[in-house]
Amino acid sequence: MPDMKVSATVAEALAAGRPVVALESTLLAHGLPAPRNRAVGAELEELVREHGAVPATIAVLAGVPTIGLDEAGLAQITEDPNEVLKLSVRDLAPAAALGRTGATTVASTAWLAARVGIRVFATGGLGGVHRGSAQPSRQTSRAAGHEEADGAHGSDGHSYDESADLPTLAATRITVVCAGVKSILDVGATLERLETLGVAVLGWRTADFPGFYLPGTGHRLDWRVQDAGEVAAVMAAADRLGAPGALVVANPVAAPDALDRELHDRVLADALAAASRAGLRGKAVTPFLLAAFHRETAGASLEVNLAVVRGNVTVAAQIANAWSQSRR
Ligand code: PSU
Ligand code: MN
Repeated sequence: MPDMKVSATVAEALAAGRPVVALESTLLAHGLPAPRNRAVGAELEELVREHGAVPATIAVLAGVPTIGLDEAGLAQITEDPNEVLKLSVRDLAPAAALGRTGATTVASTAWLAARVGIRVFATGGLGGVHRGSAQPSRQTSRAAGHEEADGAHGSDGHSYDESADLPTLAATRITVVCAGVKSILDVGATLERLETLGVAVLGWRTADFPGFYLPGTGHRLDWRVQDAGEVAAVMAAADRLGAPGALVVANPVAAPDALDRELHDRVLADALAAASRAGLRGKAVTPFLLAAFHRETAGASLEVNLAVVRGNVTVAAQIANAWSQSRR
């Protein structure tokens, strides 16, 4: 195992059983525009502290998986997105061996956090199944006279684009607080995959699966929790049962902070069409769509994105507190 660096503050908190909340860095580096992203990174950490927990922002710095970035580390990750790789779980070993710097996604953040014993993690929205991942794309239809295959799709026309967040959560013991999955994805298909993968989804005071920029999606959840104590109880029960995977706590954005639904639907349709025209594939798709949203809503989606993450960080800190107390 290449060295991992756990900051002294995080290591002490973990050793003492005090509440710790992991934060991911891809949402800062590739989900939010610079230079705002750096201030947001600092603000989210402060929010965790205000709620009595210790923040652990995670990234890979010059090959070293780092749990608990200091100011210089945060600056490095947020300065220039072109200099910062987007690292999923499979990228951790090459990045470590080759000494590269990168931001960690939900998958790799959860995985690293779990390795050092952090039990609670806050993000914006999970990755999931991309729209059209299981449908032959229009562009590959030879019958329609197109000679070139669409670069974003396999030879059978399917993109098979499903975020590594999903299989990683299936095998990682952590509680992730999110506002559902990003609405740029196929939400129904993502929920089906979470079911297949054995990942429980708990609605935070709701039975309607949240829609990231929007409070709900109309997809019903089987489980609803009312407070952090209930989540801690589910975590304890999962441990006793030996459940291998993650718990997802789905926390909707407050209705007044949400994006206007019509604006959302219009921008989404345009952004998806632009991504398809650009022939984007793989890990470039999500940052492209988020950037298109921020641009086309004149920054409104950025404010919603921030409200979403702040809300999730607050709930995660409450859960980390309840978990820590239940262990005493
Ligand atoms: N949530 C946000 N903004 C983001 C992401 C999540 O509010 O930028 C990132 C997460 O790091 C997530 C990743 O793991 O998008 C998913 O990317 P992909 O679809 O390439 O797996
Ligand atoms: Mn992908």
